[in-house]
Amino acid sequence: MTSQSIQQSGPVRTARHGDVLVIVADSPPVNALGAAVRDGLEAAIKEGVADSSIAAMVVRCDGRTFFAGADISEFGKPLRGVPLPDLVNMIEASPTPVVAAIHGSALGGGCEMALGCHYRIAVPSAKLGTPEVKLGLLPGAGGTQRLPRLVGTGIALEMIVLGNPVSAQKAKDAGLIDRLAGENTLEADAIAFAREIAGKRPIPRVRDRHVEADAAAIAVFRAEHRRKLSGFDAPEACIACVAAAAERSFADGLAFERDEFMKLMTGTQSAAQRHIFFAERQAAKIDGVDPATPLRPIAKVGVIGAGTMGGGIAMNFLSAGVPVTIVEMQQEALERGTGVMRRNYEASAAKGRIPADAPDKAMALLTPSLSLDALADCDLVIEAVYEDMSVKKELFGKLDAIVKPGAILASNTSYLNVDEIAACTQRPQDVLGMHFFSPANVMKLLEVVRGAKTAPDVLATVMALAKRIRKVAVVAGVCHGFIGNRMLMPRQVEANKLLLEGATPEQIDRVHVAFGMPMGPFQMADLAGVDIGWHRDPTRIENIRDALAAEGRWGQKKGAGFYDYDDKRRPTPSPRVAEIIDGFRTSAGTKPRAISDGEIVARTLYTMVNEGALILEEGMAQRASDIDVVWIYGYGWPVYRGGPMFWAQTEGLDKVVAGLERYGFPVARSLKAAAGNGEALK
Ligand code: 3H9
Repeated sequence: MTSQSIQQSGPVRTARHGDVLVIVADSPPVNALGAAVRDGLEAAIKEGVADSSIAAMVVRCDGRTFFAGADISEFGKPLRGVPLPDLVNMIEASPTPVVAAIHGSALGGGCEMALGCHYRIAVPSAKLGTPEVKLGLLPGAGGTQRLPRLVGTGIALEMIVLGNPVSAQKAKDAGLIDRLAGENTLEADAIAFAREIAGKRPIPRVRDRHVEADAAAIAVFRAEHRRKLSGFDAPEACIACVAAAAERSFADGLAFERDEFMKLMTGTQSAAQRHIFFAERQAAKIDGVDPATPLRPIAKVGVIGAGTMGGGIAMNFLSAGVPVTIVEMQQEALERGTGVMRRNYEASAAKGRIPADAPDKAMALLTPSLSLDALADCDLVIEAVYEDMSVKKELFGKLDAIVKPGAILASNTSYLNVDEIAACTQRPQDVLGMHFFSPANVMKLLEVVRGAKTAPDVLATVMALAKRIRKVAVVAGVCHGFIGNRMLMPRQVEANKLLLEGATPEQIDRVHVAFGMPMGPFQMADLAGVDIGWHRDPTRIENIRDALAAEGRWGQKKGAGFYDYDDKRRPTPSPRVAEIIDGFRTSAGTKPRAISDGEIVARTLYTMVNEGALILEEGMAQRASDIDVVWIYGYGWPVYRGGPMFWAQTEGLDKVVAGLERYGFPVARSLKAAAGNGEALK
């Protein structure tokens, strides 16, 4: 049956297909449920209810997805239009049945909208989820009360507390959707479904369902995910709401959900997590480069070095279906490296993280070689060899002569001057840094280092490529350590000084872990290797680290570093390390004093903020939020603190400045100015 009279109200239109009213939202890019969409939907539902010739309604979206949630950019602003929870309740109360027709992702408020509808149909590629917890929130439009009633406590916990979406098939199996549509026939299938159910009474409403209390499932879930969720406020609130769905009436449950939602919404954690949501997307934008810049095609990638770093880098591309040629100098190293890659893939497949055939598929795209000449036809070559300027310069000179014109040459250096490396080629415009973080196949961060001569299209190509390999990329300028490692330096220097003045490694690490970091500076040193960057002369002992390295206390791998380790790698404070530290104090004539946790915060964390401000002043980061993205995705800064620059804001910039001054640090001009004006660092 063809449609008649199309009505348009802002981003929502209605079209009649006989006795079925199809309501279509069109609000690019993701059909977020902003005020205009909500008002349009309310008007459309009213239109359908008021019309006695309409027997059923279908709600669907144009564009790439069903509603991807509430409009996050509206949060914290005065409410306009009909509130989302009221809209969902109104749809559910409709005396005319409503079918949600889902494609793309029904997320957050979008999923809650679908739960308010009486029936749900989705294309097989659709996903449904409630990811609010990742924004420090909970589903606040009835989702915590309806989802458990529909799918049971277990699946509801997984979806609401972990925030992971489910596939349409899993949703069907769980009873979250009623039917799968054809991939390309959603509207027609939804209309046919609507006609089928139009006369059925009573109309099924999720609010009328009952879910049994399941304290055991909740206890198991809590125990299983304790570590992952610790420090976050939202997961506990989510769990409490899911429990309330079984323990309270629907109306009471909704009121409880509302209270919990508002507490989270007005808290710092959600503000931080929402900041990171937008910061991550902002980071992809390159200052001064037209977003329409044509990109260079990258069909084949070369990686030099099959060590831990090179292998990890190569895996990113293989996993994304991009062929890689990997080059090593010795056959044995090449075989060892590719063997590790295969084993990593197989371990992931064994854990069910990737399909069983994925390891073979990925490895089939890999060409191992002992010759740089094999890189001639690559579109991008990434060097991941020993961190030594002369080695890199020589290599780039050679590569320049081998690799085809127009190909991009990248260095994975973590500190060295990319301009100096580029100057060894005839194509400095095609050279940049791609600084991956270890393990490179796991860590999400990629610092893309823009050299003085890097061409805009080269930068744009690599930033787009980063998205293809599922990295979060941030543009950095050429300076020692770029953004992340440069900010790590003051932290490290101060942590070492604090040891001499009276703190212990345990105290400093404890302060960092309590702050929410995955580990403190000395735990990190032990994990990475105390010998990293060591001059390897056991007779030259200039600092505590040299002393540890000289004694073979190289960290976890040796069972001893700043801590002693048992055979399960469990750390205990080391009497020997205490002795070494004491020795340094004595020879420096330092009398140890009690160091407060506050002093540790000021000297190891405020100093990072100060360095961040200098990085911004020098234009080495495009924006303060990029620095936050680096620390969240590269170093495990707790996302609920929003990254160092956001955190400094919540701490109070004047407090940060006062702390820095108290301990004698020269404060960055921009930081002082922002604190003085009550402004944010941008
Ligand atoms: C919620 O629903 C609360 C309710 O329970 C209760 C309310 C009372 N709002 O990610 P992309 C923008 S909380 C506003 O690059 P993709 C995004 O900033 C919400 N804007 O695309 C970007 O803008 P720009 C729960 C949003 O294809 C552009 O859209 N929902 C929203 O890679 C493209 O985004 C979520 O948490 C939004 N909700 O991925 C889902 N979503 O171009 C959040 C996106 O200016 N969204 N934008 O940089 C996503 O996970 C992904 O965007 C999605 C598409 C998977 C949908």
